[in-house]
Amino acid sequence: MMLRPQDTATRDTKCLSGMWDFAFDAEDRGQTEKWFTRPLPTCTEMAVPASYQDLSTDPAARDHVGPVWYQREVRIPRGWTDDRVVVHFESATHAATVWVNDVEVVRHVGGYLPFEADITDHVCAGKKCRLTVRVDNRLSFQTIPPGIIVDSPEGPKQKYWHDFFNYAGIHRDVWLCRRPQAHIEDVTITTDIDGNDGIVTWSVLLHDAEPLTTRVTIFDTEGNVVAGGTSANAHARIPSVHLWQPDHGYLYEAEISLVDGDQVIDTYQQVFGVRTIRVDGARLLVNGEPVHLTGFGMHEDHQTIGKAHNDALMLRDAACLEWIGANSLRTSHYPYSERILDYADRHGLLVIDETPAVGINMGLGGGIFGAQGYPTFSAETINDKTQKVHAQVIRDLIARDKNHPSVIIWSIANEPESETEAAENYFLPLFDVARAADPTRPVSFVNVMLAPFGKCRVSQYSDVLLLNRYYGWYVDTGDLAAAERHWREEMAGWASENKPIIITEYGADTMPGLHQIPAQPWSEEYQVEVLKMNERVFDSFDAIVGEHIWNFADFATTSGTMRVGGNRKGIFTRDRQPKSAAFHLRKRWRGVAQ
Ligand code: BDP
Repeated sequence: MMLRPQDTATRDTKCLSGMWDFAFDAEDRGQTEKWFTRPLPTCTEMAVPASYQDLSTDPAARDHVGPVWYQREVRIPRGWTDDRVVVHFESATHAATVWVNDVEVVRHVGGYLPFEADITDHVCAGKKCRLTVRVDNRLSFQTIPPGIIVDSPEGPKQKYWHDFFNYAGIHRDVWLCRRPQAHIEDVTITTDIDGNDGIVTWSVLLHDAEPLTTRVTIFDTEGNVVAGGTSANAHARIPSVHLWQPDHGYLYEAEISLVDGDQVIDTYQQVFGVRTIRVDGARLLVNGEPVHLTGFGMHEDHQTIGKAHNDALMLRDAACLEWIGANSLRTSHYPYSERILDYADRHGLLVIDETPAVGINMGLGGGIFGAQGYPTFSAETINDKTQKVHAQVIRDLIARDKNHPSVIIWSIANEPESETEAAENYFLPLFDVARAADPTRPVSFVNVMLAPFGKCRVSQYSDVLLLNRYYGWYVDTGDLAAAERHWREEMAGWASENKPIIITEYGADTMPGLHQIPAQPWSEEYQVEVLKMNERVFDSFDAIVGEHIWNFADFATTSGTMRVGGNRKGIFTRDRQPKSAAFHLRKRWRGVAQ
């Protein structure tokens, strides 16, 4: 349980992003040599946040396998004397160990979710301390996502079964925070609608707060008090509620305070939206109204900074989404920066929120990504231990994102093996984990083409069917008539399930500037034709309630004969300029002629 860093009347933050000292540790010596006890040996400079791979011209940086070290001095503000001091990482990919001076304060595994440590006992207000972070990019069968290290005469090589480059480093902001000893530890807000009113239910978790009282006050956007209460677990009615709607992200703010009579001991602001999500037969309802999702599977991926979050680049992505008429996105294939969810909350974008469980399918990626010959589920590969890590990442994702109104579906994995008994045994308990953590949202996973209708053994547990299909690209390549026939045949099966279906991936690799009539694969014209073929299929099945193209933009991948400077299925180029298909989609989704 962890709240985001926030400045309030009782809390302060100091951002530690910027330039840090940095060292590669290809031989993994830093830990035994105790690099955290002194300035890093042979250090260079590194920007935080950033992936470290593309900042240098040295192939060793891009191909590095193993730990890297970050270090900087931090001055604890002079006034931070009586309270707790915490260091908070929004993410470090994929595993991190943190020291304050010579003391290890936290270890965390998992590259896309936050972690923190209370460092009060190791620092002094007004004085400097040395902050050292070891970040390891290695993936194994027991990490999410999985990977393997292959030894070779040139050194270790990292292989994995997912189709995006294994960027690593400190990808999001790092914070120094001050909060009171007695404090608010977590807040969960759920909402319902009763006629014209909203019902807000909150549950506040406290730390060391006996015998203090919890006070909750709810404000509308104009700052009027609309509801409240004086209990840590309660609900309240917002009369004539302003709903959070697709395209219109109306947000309320709950001010949660821990009080001792008139004295405020701790206070925290939690924004939320009042809305409901329900599945009704083959319809997906937001506030009781059916929705049709338009948009993309995305990536956190940019030139130079790799997988780092950057607010300016996020705004450009958002402008492209708005321009083209996307009302939704999937955080394929890992939890994104919370700033993106904040944006979605404010603007009424609908989000399918995905765990980093991608590439749990050794039959699929093996051929493309060069790591063949493993069974997916076995004692030596994806096993009970992996499943425990996977369960934890589901809990951690939901713990982080549960209060975002934009999040409407949890996706617990992308394209795992799902046609075998082993897969069913692996996934069934994970659906339970997600539903126990959040009974209010549909839970699903993304089905792969290798487990078509009639073969998949996991989709039966999904509330909403999420399907990735590459008819016209990986199958029936260049033959769109056959592609359409095969797609319709399969879709007729799924549509009989009486569940809402979202096509979470379809598309075609496209080299911007390559033009051909008649259209052939890789040309801009062929990408448009593939979209049109898919749209004909979608428009003939009522159960299809969403269309997410793969991908929003071109992105970096591991090297391979099927990738030309990365994955080219973007509707936008990597620098966010439109390919021809973007104009086609703008017409379909917004009715705007070219
Ligand atoms: C699917 C994956 C996605 C890939 C895409 C592709 O879900 O990550 O990038 O196919 O091949 O298998 O382009």
